[in-house]
Order: sequence, then C-alpha cells, then structure tokens
Amino acid sequence: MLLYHDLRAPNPRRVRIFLAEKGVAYDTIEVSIAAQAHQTPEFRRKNPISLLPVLELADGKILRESMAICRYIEELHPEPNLYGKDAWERAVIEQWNRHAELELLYPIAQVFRNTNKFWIGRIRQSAEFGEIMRELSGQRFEWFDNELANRQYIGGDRFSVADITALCAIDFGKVSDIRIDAAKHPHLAAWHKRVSERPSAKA
Ligand SMILES: N[C@@H](CCC(=O)N[C@@H](CS)C(=O)NCC(=O)O)C(=O)O
Repeated sequence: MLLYHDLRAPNPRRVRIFLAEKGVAYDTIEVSIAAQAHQTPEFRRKNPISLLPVLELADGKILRESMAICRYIEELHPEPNLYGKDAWERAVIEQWNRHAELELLYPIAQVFRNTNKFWIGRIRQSAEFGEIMRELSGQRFEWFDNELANRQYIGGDRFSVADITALCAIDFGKVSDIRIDAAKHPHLAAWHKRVSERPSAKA
C-alpha cells in the first residue's frame, strides 16, 4: 500500500494516525503542496482535483478521500475498532466525525486558505470570509469544550476516528494562530493532551 501525502497537511495526517492506530505497514510518497507537486499531470492521474491523501494499492487501484481510505483500512483490519462496534456506536461516531470535519476542520482550513499568504497567487482569497471562519472556529471550540465536560473522547468513552479528525483539525489551527486556551476550554485542553500523548499522534 502506498500513501501519497504531505507531512504538513491535516487530511493526510488523519490517515497516517489511523494507520498507526491499526499498526498497518505502508509506504509513502511525499507530494509537497508547497512545491506544487500535487498539480503535476502525473499526480492528476491519481487525483484529478489535485488533493491529498491518495492511497494506491499494489494492483494499481486508487482511493481518494481520507475517510474512504480509513473505512477501507477498518474493514481489512477491524481491531482496534475506530468506527463503532454496533449500530448505535457507529451512528454516534459518524455523527461526531462529521461534526469534527464540518465544524472544526472545515472552518479552520478556510481561515488558512483565506488569510495566509501561502495561498496568494494560488487561489482566490476572501479575508472577510477567513475572519468569519475564525469566529466560527472559536464558537465551535466552546461547544466541543462543553461536550467534553462529560466524557473522555469526542465520540464516547473510547478513542475513535472522530478524535483523529478533531486532533488534526485543531493542530492545523496553529498555522493561523487558532489555539486551545486552557483557561477558557479546560475540557478541550485535557482531551487534547490525552489524545496527543498517544504514540499515533506523532504520525
Ligand atoms: N475531503 C478530502 C480533503 C482533501 C484536502 O483538502 N486535502 C488538502 C490537504 S489537507 C490538499 O490536498 N490541498 C491542496 C490544495 O488545496 O491545493 C479528504 O478528506 O481527503
């Protein structure tokens, strides 16, 4: 299995952490977004919309979308379970993984894309939209902090893919100066410490 990734990007990190939790071996090819290596005709044959990560199997089959890749890995390697063990747990983890994607990762990524000079000349930016997304991120930190007052992990009482998405989202906030303030968000800060201490967080 070959993972095309960028070490600084949050979506490839979701897949690397997932694979580390599963203990699955894989090879990697670094496709640097900064160097525009994801925009080459060769990489576009792997992903026509030039996004990472991409997983390539030994027989040449290609999977895009980090959650499609993680679900495939979960089917092949069911333990440790990261997507839920029964109908209810699967639904709750799906719900929280979507919340982490849409309410944390999306606004945090949009702050970066719309306010950071990295993207000047690469995409159209709207500084105002970036600031609206920064405000939304702050509100969502508040919400996740309240939720975590009553449980250890995002999707319940055990670590799941929802924690992986939330961790990658929040860590990616640093580049835009979006950080957990432990005084304001003590439960979120405690959760962040808990999940960051897992060996997989280094992936
Ligand atoms: N929904 C996709 C999102 C992929 C995505 O946005 N990847 C970013 C890196 S985190 C990327 O490749 N960006 C390059 C660009 O926008 O040019 C997934 O989960 O795989």
